Amino acid sequence: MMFGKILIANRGEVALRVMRAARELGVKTVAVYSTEDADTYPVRYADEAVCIGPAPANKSYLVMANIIEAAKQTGAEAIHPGYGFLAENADFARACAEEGIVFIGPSPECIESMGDKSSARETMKSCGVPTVPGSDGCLDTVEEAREFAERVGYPVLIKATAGGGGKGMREVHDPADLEAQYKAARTEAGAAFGNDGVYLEKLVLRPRHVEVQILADDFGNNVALCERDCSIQRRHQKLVEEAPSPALTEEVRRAMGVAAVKAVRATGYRNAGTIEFLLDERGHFYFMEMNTRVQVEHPVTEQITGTDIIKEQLRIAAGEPMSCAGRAPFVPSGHAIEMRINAEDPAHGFRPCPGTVTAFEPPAGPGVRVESYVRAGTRISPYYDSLVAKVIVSGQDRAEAVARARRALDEFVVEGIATTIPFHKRVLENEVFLAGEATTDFIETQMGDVL
Ligand code: MV4
Repeated sequence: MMFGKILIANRGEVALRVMRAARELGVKTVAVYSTEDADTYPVRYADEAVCIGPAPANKSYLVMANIIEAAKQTGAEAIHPGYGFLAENADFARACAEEGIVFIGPSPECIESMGDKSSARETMKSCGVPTVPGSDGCLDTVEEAREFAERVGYPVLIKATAGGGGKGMREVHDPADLEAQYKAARTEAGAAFGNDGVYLEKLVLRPRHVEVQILADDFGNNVALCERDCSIQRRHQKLVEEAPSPALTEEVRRAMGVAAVKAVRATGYRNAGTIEFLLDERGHFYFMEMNTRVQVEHPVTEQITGTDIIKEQLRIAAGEPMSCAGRAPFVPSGHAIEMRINAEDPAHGFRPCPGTVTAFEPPAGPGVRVESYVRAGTRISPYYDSLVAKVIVSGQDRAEAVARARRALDEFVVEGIATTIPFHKRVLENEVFLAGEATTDFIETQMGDVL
């Protein structure tokens, strides 16, 4: 049943991560690469590699026809999209199916319905997953916006239905600003997404971002693999993620897991995905968005659940049952923290610093996992994201994970480029972080001097 050969429609650390999983399952791998990435480690690691175009992503990693052609040429039976690029593109999933290639992910219909944030919210509401009080679907008029805002109470947040990841959001604290913000949100959404639909929610103050990893197969197994806390973000870019969330009681963890499984059942979802929740200061949680892909931070979940999420994705896509269906639900084992090491200068507003890595000595030892495609001599390209490495530490409890994180970052040598390692060292000394109390305003309120 398992595939003989798959193609990985991505680059960098995630391409390598997927190929490692494939190799363990005895599956041959095909890398695709832009001319810019020709000399990178994942291209060498693959059993075969096909060049799909020049450096700009819209000429290579985003060109569906070239990727599908590469799969047909090499006889790859399935395509893993990784994250970013075409991972949540329903047209790509459809194009694969039309060519008889398995898309390693959910159905195009699921990708599409969760991509529309307002309809995703309505779907969740109707199946009993808690949502933030707000409008029923998209808003047609400013009068309608005003009615809902008054019903739920100010402050409110106007969100683009085609948005997600924070794009096209406007806060309204004063009723006098509602009309202007409503119009601005619509205009901004129309320009950014070609879809000016907006909806409205009550603004949750000082929330935490807590998300549940789910897996679903063709055999009726729907599991929630505990949660991740991703509250430490800057401009909607996550910097630190951990599992389990230090903010959840066992009772809330169970309730969140049950809600996530309900959401999976209601949508007929298959493969790996994430249900994102906002957690408020009282410990109430609300559906925010569903991600229909594997995420950058999936390793922290793997560390505390003893699973291999990428291998499960391959099994599920190949029509096999997942291998982790029998594990105890909602019970984390130990604690894991991921720090994203980016080629950015935190001392100068996290500005990207592409360039050649001259020395690269990653940390190792007990409880340390490094996910990276970088080797000494690797050029971090200005064309793609600036992720250099993910350092994932795990321990029996949060204190041990924190101690390992400090030790790992002290060992880590990266020369030739500026990185976010110094920023992470500071987070690991911050008392709000150490108390497990970081909310989504952590960077602004606690790390203000690095901004
Ligand atoms: C919210 C919110 C407060 N209240 N919705 C940000 C990205 C997109 N997924 C939705 N987001 C938010 N939605 C309500 N009703 C606050 C945010 C938000 C946020 C959420 C998670 C992590 C970081 C964030 C940073 C700013 C705003």
